[in-house]
Amino acid sequence: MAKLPISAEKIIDKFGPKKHYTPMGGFEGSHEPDKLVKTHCCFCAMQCGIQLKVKDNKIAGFEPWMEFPFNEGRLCPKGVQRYLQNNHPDRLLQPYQRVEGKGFEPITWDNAMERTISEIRRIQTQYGNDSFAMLSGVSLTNEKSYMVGKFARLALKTKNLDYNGRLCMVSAGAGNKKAFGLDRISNSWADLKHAEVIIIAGSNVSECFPTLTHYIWQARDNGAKLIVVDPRVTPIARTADLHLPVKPGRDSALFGAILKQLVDNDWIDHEFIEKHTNGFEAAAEAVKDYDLDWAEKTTGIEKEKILQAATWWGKAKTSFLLHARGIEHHTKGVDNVLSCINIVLATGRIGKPYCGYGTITGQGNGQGGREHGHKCDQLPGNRDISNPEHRKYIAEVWGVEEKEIPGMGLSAYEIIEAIHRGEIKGLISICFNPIVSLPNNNFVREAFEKLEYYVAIDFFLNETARHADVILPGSLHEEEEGTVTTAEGRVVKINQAIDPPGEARKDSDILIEMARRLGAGDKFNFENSEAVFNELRVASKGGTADYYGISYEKIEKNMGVFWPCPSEDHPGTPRLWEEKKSAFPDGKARFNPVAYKEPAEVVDKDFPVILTTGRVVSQYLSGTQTRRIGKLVDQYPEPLLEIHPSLAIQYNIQNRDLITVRTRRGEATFPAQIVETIRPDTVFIPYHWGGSHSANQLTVGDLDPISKIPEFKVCACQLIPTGKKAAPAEERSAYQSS
Ligand SMILES: Nc1nc2c(c(=O)[nH]1)N[C@H]1C(S)=C(S)[C@@H](COP(=O)(O)OP(=O)(O)OC[C@H]3O[C@@H](n4cnc5c(=O)[nH]c(N)nc54)[C@H](O)[C@@H]3O)O[C@H]1N2
Ligand SMILES: Nc1nc2c(c(=O)[nH]1)N[C@H]1C(S)=C(S)[C@@H](COP(=O)(O)OP(=O)(O)OC[C@H]3O[C@@H](n4cnc5c(=O)[nH]c(N)nc54)[C@H](O)[C@@H]3O)O[C@H]1N2
Ligand code: SF4
Ligand SMILES: [Mo]
Repeated sequence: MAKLPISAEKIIDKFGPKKHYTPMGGFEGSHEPDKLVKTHCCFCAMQCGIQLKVKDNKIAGFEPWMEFPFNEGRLCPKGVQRYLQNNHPDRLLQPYQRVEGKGFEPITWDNAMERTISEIRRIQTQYGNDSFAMLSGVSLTNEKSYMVGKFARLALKTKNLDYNGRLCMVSAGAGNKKAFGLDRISNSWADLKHAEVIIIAGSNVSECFPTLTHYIWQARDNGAKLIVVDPRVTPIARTADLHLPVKPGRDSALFGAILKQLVDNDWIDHEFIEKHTNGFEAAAEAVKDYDLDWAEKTTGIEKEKILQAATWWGKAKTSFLLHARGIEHHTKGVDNVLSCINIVLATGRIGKPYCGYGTITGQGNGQGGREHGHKCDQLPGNRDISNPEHRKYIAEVWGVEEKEIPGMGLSAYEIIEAIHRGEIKGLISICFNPIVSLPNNNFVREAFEKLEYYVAIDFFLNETARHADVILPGSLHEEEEGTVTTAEGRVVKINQAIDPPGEARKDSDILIEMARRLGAGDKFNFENSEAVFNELRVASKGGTADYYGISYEKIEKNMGVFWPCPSEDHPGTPRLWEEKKSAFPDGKARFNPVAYKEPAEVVDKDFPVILTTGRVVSQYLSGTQTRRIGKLVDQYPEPLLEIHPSLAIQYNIQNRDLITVRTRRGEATFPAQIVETIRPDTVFIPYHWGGSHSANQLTVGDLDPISKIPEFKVCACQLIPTGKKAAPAEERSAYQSS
């Protein structure tokens, strides 16, 4: 059924001009809050501690939470504005349905649920259970993530459930599972402070994890050498001892060449390799031809710099290697991760004080959310949905027959492709904005237009929800109790500060009600979030991500508990691999041979410039939340095209000239920002905007074959100056979507 153009303005316009929101009417001045609630920032995986000020069941501001050990009161520009969401005029306060030709109109909860359930039934009867898919997100707490996994499998009875971490940490997760059999950073941040050498590969730490910068600076104050691998001279790279300006998509060549230097110069820990690892010879063999000349040619980094990095890393006694999406958002993201792990294992610096390795997880609950079973291939405790033993255990916990748990389903982007092919007809999304965040999003939008029924659960109307038949107003972080697991593996408590406003409901209550109406209510008899957590503990018991020994009380008492924590008397595990070096039965970590491969799309004479994408400090993900907060919009109101002066001269480009960027998928126009902090062969666009401002109109949909992550970080583009200048940023509308 073709759909008419969708008008979301009905919802937004009732609040007057589309203006972003700054003040907190009525709360400023001398009003004393009714209470202060200790909880965490809702944005990135640092999950900084914060105290929310509550007045009349509304969030009125915040106070620092000085005692929380990770951030000790420090917050970043997003953290100090996050309190402005609960009372925001754009909050969805009641369910809506889309009426053909009319846009959205309010609908009762009962009707919204009825319509949803009858459409699920109709579609599943007509096309089979798997034709109704679900997409979830890891801004959700552990409890909600767990519940979504159980809901999709037992209430919706579909195998096609996946989550937005598929765009985020899955390359790291797959690499870590191959090398260590477990998916968590090896040490807590505390171990960064005394590392002698720190490598940061593909992370703009200062803009994306601002409060972590403090730990890196402390290490530098203690004499650490900092090496940053990034095609851009990011703020953290500006303070580095060595910056390696890698050509996008070439990290496995760089780390392969470093491994070869370690081997050739005998900067390796033979005893560690012998006793604690497998597969070293094959990994060394794979890089035997990666000499410095080849590496310089392939990576675009001067060979002296590569040798310097290898020498510092090779000779250090303690070290920490961190990476993030810069090396992971690739069709060979898993290879890149493994090439990093190989240099860590070769030098044996893991499982000891100040010796660590890991990915810097991105989303608020990116760590916990990848453990509790809302991935297409996973059951709780980071169990494998295809493993008969694992299935049996979870079936027992859930009180069902093993065969009632569906098998492995499609990953996030594959679900969109299946919708496009007409194989999937219905969708529920919670906490995901795929039309902005998935690559090649004109294709994604076409898919959404083909759905017979789509229901979105969110607290704001995001770009994807504009295509929904029904929108259900869900809850913010501070509107429901739960736990999240921070990037360092610390399980912390999210405390409920206020009730959802208007008719908005807690996300969990929405899922429970839907499950009940789908006839699976008996599996969702949870009195509160703690009851969900207690079931999650049991479900995770014996899995690699074991939470069994963690309780709400223990978290509160210790300001967080690090998993694995297998028993009630266990203190938790801030540092992994002190004895065993992996979760495999032999306790040994595994090298994996990595042969360098090119990105899916390389530059040629038609598309001669490399395009890479990422983030800026004041915007968050698809921007649904931060593009609505005035001060954050003022800091970075619109996406800019970062371009080096020497490339700009070739095209006669000046600052704020409007440049059309064209790729094989589409084109979009951005104001130029000429900066010396980027490679001359590469341009960068932040991706936090939708519609005609969306960088994802340009990116490629090719996936890593193992992790199924898209290649957001490299494709080939043309630059076409339009001959026009952009209007001054402040004159443009704030909540820019189209
Ligand atoms: N302000 C802000 N903070 C955030 C977020 C946000 O949206 N905004 N999102 C959170 C989430 S979910 C995530 S995943 C993290 C992401 O955190 P990061 O991974 O640190 O951020 P990105 O900007 O995606 O990419 C990091 C860097 O990779 C570089 N890069 C591009 N291509 C390559 C390459 O081929 N090799 C290497 N070595 N580097 C490359 C880019 O220049 C960029 O500086 O941030 C979290 N924190
Ligand atoms: N080109 C390009 N694209 C990228 C990236 C890139 O670097 N470049 N990065 C990728 C990465 S790493 C990520 S993580 C993805 C993120 O992409 P998405 O996950 O699509 O982005 P979000 O903005 O987090 O969308 C989440 C939606 O969930 C809602 N939400 C947040 N918290 C809750 C909650 O507790 N309950 C409910 N019901 N809703 C909630 C928000 O309002 C928002 O509408 O984008 C990816 N896309
Ligand atoms: S660093 Fe992350 S968790 Fe901390 S305040 Fe900023 S966005 Fe929030
Ligand atoms: Mo992410």
